[in-house]
Amino acid sequence: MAEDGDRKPREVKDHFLFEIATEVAHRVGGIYSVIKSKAPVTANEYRDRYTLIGPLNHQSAAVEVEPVEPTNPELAASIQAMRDRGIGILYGRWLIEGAPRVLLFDTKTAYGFLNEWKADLWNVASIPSPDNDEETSEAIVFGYLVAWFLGEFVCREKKRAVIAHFHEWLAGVALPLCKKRRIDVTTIFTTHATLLGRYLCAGSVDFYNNLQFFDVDAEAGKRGIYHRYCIERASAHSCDVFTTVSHITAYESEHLLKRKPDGVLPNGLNVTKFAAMHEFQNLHQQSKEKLHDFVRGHFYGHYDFDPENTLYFFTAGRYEFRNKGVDMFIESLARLNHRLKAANSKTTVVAFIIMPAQTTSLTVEALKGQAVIKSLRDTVDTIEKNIGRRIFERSLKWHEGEPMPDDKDIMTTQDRVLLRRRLFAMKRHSLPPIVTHNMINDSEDPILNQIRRVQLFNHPSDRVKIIFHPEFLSSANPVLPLDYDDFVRGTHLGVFSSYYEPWGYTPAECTVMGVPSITTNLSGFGCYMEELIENSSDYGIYIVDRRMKAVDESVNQLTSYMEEFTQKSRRQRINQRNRTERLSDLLDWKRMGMEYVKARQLALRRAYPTSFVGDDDDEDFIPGVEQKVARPFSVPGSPRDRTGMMTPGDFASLQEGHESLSTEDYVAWKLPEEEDPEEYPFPL
Ligand code: G6P
Ligand code: 1S3
Repeated sequence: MAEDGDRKPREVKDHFLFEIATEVAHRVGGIYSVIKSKAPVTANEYRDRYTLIGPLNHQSAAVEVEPVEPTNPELAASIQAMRDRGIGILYGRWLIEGAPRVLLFDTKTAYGFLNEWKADLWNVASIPSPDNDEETSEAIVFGYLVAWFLGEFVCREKKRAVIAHFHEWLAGVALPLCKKRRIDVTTIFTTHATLLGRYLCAGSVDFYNNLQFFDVDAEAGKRGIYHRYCIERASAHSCDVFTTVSHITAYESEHLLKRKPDGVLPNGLNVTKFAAMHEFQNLHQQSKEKLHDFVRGHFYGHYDFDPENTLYFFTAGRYEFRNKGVDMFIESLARLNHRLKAANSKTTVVAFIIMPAQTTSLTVEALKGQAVIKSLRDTVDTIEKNIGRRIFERSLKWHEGEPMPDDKDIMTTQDRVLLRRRLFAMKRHSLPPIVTHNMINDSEDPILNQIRRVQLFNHPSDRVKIIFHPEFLSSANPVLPLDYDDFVRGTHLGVFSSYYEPWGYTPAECTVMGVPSITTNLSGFGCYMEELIENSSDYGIYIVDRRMKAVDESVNQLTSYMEEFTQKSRRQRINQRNRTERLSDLLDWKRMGMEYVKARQLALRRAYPTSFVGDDDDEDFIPGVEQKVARPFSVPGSPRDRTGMMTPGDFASLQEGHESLSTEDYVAWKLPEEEDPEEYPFPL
C-alpha cells in the first residue's frame, strides 16, 4: 500500500495508533502477555491517541474492562455509526497498568454478514473459507468489523495519520481489506509464529534444514489449513511494514510466507524494580518454603530427602510436547537421575512440568497428601501447645531440690496415641504419584508416556523426582496454592528446551525474577541473549545447541547443564541469581519498545513520505513524538558474530535505506557492577 498515488499527505505528528489482536482483555496465550505488558509504555507515549481493538469476550471483559464514553468526537461518531447498523461494541478502559482504551467488537452481532463477507473475501483476496472452521469464521467477522471501523474513522479524522498495528493471522483479515479498499491508514503486521512452522515442527520433519524446500501450499493443504495459511500470507503481503518477534521467525517467515520481514520486534516485559536490592532473594526463600510444603504433602511416606539439599527445576507453557521441548527435558532428567545416582549425590532434584492438559479433577491421592500433612501439622501444634502448658504448670510448682520436669511426664500417653494415629495415616504402599490430576487420556498422554518410557517413577532411590501438574497454577488451587510468578520465584532453575519457539516468554520471565534458566538456540529469546552476552551461563542463561548438534548430543548438553547446576553451592546459586536479575533491564519494554517505535516510524514514512520532507536525519524520531527511550550511550561489552545459520544479519533495519538490523542500534546495555557477597544482608 506504500506510496499510493492517490494517498493525500496526513500530519504524522500526534498520529493515532490502533493495535489489533484477538487477545485484548482476554487471555489465551502469549499475545496477551505482549500487549498487556507493553501497555504502560505505549499508553504513556500516545495517551488518548492509543486504542487496542479486539473481539469482545463477555466473561473476561466483565472483570477486565470498565466501560467509558469516548471523548474523541471522530471516534465516538465512528462507533455510533456501527452501533446504528446493529454492531455491539464495548468501549472502555482496560483495567491494567497504563489503563489503555479498548474497543471490543461483539462478533456475534455481525454473524448475519458472514456469508456475504466470506464471498467478498474470496472475490477480493482469493481466500477460501470452508464452512466447518469456526476459528476462521470468527477471524473473518472480526477482520471485516475492524476494516469497517478503520474506514469509518479515517473518513472523519482527515488530518492526522493513523497507524493500525495487527498481531497474528487471527487478527489479520482486515489487512488485505484495508489495501483493497484503499483505507487511508498505514499498517504493520507482526506475526508471533507461522502456522506452517508450528505444524511442521510438531511433526517429525527436520524443519530448520529444509525451510527453503517446503512446498508451502501443498504442506498447508495436507494439514487442512490452506485457508488459514492464505490469511496469514495475505496479511504479511498487504501490510506496509511486516515484522516478526525474532530473527529465527523472520528467517522462517521469509521462506514460509514468502516475504522478508522489515524488522524484528522482540517481546519485552514490564520489569518490577524492588526498592530493596535483595528483595527478590527474600521472595525466593519465601516461595521456596511453600514449595517445600507442597512437596512434603506430595511425597508423604517417602519424604526421605532433605529440603536443604533439594533443588526445584521446572518447565511450563502451552502443551506442545515436541515444540516446547518436553520430550528432551524428560529424557535429560532421566540421564541426570542416572548421573546423580552413580555419583552418590546427596542432592535431590524435584522437576515440575506445568502444562495444561485435559483433566477431570485433582486426584484423591494429591488431595490426600496435603490433607495428611495438614493433620500431622495440626496434631503436632496441639501436642506442642499441651507440652508448653504442662512445662509452664510444672515449673510454677517447682521447688528447690526437686528434679527438673521429666520429658516422660510432659508428653502424655494421649499425645503419643494422637501422634501415632497420624503416623499410621502416613503409611503408603504405592510410590508418590507423578500427576496431580485425573487425566482424560492418561494412557495416551505424551508426557506421561515419555515418563513411563524413561521410568522416572519417584522411587526412593531416584535422585530426580518428577511432578506433572496439568493445569495452570493459581493461588486458589488446594494442592499447590501458588500463582505462577510466586511458583517461579520459589524454584531454582527453569528448563525450556524448545524446538519451535518464536520468542519464549517463560525464560524471559525467569530472568527478570532472578531465576536462572536453560533455553535453546532455536528460541527467539535464546538467540537474542546469545547475541548479547558472552559466557551467558555465568549469568544464569544456559543455551542448548539444538541447531548444529545431533539430538543425542543436545540431550547430553542439557543433562550436563543441569548436573553442573546441582553441583553449585548455595553461595554460588545466590551469586548467580544476582547476576541473572541484573539482566532484567535488557528485557524491559522501556528498551524493547524502541523497535516498535521504529516500526511505526517506518510505516508512516512509507505511507506519507512527503510529510517527512526536510527532515534530513533518518534516525530522528517523529517530530512532536517525544522519544521515550534513551539512545545508546555505549555499545554492548560483547558484540557477537551474527553470521549464524538461523540469524542472518541481513534483515532490514526498520529504517528505509538501511541494509542490516543492528541490535547495537537500540541496546545500550552494560552489566552493572558486581556486589560483594560478604555484604549480603541475609544468611547464605
Ligand atoms: C535467598 C535468601 C537466603 C537463602 C537463599 C537460599 O538468597 O535470601 O536467605 O539462604 O535464598 O538459596 P537456595 O538457592 O538454596 O534456595
Ligand atoms: C507465541 O506463543 P506460542 O507459545 O504459541 O507468541 C509468543 C508471544 O510473542 C511467543 O513468546 C512464543 O514463542 C510463540 O509461541
